[in-house]
Amino acid sequence: MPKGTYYFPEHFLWGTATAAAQVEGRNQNSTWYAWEKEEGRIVNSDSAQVACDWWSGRWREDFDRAQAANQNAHRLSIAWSRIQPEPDRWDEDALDRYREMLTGLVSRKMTPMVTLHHFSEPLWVAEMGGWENEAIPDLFAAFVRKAVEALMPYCNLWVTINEPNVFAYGAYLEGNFPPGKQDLKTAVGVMAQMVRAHARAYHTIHELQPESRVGIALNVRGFKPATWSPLDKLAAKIYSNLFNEAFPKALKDGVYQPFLRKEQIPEAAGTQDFLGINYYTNELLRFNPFAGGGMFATGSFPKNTALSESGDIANIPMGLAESVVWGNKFGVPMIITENGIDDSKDAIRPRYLAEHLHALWKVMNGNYPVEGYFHWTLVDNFEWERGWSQRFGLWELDLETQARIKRPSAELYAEICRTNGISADAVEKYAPDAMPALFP
Ligand code: IFM
Repeated sequence: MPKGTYYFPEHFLWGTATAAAQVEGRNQNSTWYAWEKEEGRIVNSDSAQVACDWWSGRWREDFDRAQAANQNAHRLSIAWSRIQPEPDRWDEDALDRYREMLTGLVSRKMTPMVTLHHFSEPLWVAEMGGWENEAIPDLFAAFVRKAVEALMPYCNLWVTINEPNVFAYGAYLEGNFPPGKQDLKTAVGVMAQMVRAHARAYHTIHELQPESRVGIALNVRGFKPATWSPLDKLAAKIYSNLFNEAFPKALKDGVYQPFLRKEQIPEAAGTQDFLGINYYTNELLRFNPFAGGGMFATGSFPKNTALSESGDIANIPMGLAESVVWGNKFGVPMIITENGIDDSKDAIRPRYLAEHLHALWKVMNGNYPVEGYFHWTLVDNFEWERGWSQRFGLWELDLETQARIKRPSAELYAEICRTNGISADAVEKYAPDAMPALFP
């Protein structure tokens, strides 16, 4: 096959994604601040108290890195707990700090995408019952109004809620995110609250900024039956419905329908201008009534699939393409808002990156509308209950010194962003093990 380049469309967004609680550090008002102090909550008792030190200004050097690496966009989140540290107090200094970050992106010719809720809230919200409180859509909408009013001169691309499915699962079913509950019914109810909160936020943002584009970032995981068994097939169907389907469907038609429940949320109908897809891996499911935690299946990965360092992510590039085909049914353009792998040695990431982008390129040739790709993540960050044990960065972070060390994947991604495509030369140089699949 001749050596060539798989080109992406003009104006394609190329960036990385980050989240406030994972990179900023020094925030005593967030739910995760209290959570990490509780015994046994975080692997190795790791802490996010300094993280990547963005709150002291290191975002500047990281944005410089991203810019020098040819990225033309960046997705970050802002912390509700900083902007509204108490129910009746807005922190204008925090808003100024975010203004600076966004102008920092704009001046580096990088399009900002801002996430308004990424897994953490102010402590006072948690004390009032968090996402189980009926008032949460109103509380969230008030925060969104304040934040968007302040930041809309610099941004018109908004993600209301990051991974509502993962959040509801982690915080209310598995119990490894605050508030640590373990109840399926509550988790499903929290998702309904998040649909309402998203809808309120969507209408608020459009009222303030009619030209804005607003969506969610959904974690999309392709669930497949592990065997021919009808029970495995049923398990995969139910998981797909609960985890992938229920939320974006409610934003399309205003009907929230997780498995046997059906709720009308009419204000949510037609409230997504794009669908953000966070894709990491697919999974095989085997029916298991004793799985625990209110669930009824156990997961695994296909045999002979390369796994990430932790074993949590399998390299299944086709799954990204399948997510796009699946996502197209919601009738709005898509943006890959996250994709990446934990790999401190950068042993598999170059191949994972090249193969996933190739799968994306292929599916886009079938006219599936995808507008951008944000790699997770720029610099190693605090991975929630997994602390610093998982390293997703294009740059390694030395926690002791705050030094950033470039991984080869950062070079590969810089080449992809520079050429707006995947060239054989770049793959040969940085991900030779992807050559047979990409340039046979
Ligand atoms: O770090 C997380 C992020 O906050 C949400 N999506 C998955 C990432 C990797 O675990």
